[in-house]
Amino acid sequence: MQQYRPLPSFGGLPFTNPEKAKVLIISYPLEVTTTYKKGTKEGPQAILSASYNLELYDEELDDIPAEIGIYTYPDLLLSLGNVEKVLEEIEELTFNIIDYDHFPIFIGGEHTITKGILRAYNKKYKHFSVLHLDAHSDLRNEYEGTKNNHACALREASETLDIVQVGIRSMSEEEKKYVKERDNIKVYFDYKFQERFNTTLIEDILKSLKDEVYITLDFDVFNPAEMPAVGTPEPGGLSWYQVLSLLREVFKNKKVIGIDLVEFSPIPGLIYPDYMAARLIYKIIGYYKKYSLEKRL
Ligand SMILES: [Mn+2]
Repeated sequence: MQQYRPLPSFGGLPFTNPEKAKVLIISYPLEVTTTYKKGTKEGPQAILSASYNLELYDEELDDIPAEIGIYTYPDLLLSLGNVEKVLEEIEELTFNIIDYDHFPIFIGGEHTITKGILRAYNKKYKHFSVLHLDAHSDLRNEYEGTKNNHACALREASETLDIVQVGIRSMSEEEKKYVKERDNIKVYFDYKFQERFNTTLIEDILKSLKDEVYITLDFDVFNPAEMPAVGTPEPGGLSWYQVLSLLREVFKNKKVIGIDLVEFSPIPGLIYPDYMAARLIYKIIGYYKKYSLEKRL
């Protein structure tokens, strides 16, 4: 039997009123359809626990991002088993949480959660792009007999929303064909990204995005030597500083309306990836506070 453990608060910061906080941390530890290494349901707990070790001063930003007010939601107790039912719950919870006054950060869980989150965003916001950072294009119509597999995470969204993918280094022939048929999906393959990673490439990516952007980040977008704690690792991939450079420019130039970070699957006894994931979230909070906050007021 799984033991119930309440979620720690991000950074060990005291729980405050979600109305007073600008940043909201929401955990969706869904794991039903993972196909390779299991464990992504343990992701939020591991990342939040590791966040207790963060230095709250950020040397790059010369700022204390935590002063923005961070509220960590307690465990939202999703149903177990039926993925479609869980997606409905995620859609409803997300819809009730999101607005222009708060910056929501969703922690997975498998990538399937993004499907429910984007249903809610699609209802509330118009005219936004999805920036999808991932090793895999996740555009399959169906996988292992279901449309709710993590390998299909972005397919439903791609039918109505503009998607810009970065870091892709694994895709099926069916997905390649699908992308070719669509004019709303732009793919920056990893091999090309690595060939010409510089500011003009980042400018190209920014040009492909609308003014409002939702980001979905699969931790396997990173090179697995830096981030081994993922369910479906792929060689190659972005470095810590490449991801930060891209995110920094997106926060500087666009209005980011939310982000999810998914597929983190902790490795027992190896603490570094948990801490890296927590640090990444804190960097995102720092960029939001420094570069984006005023765009929402
Ligand atoms: Mn992936």
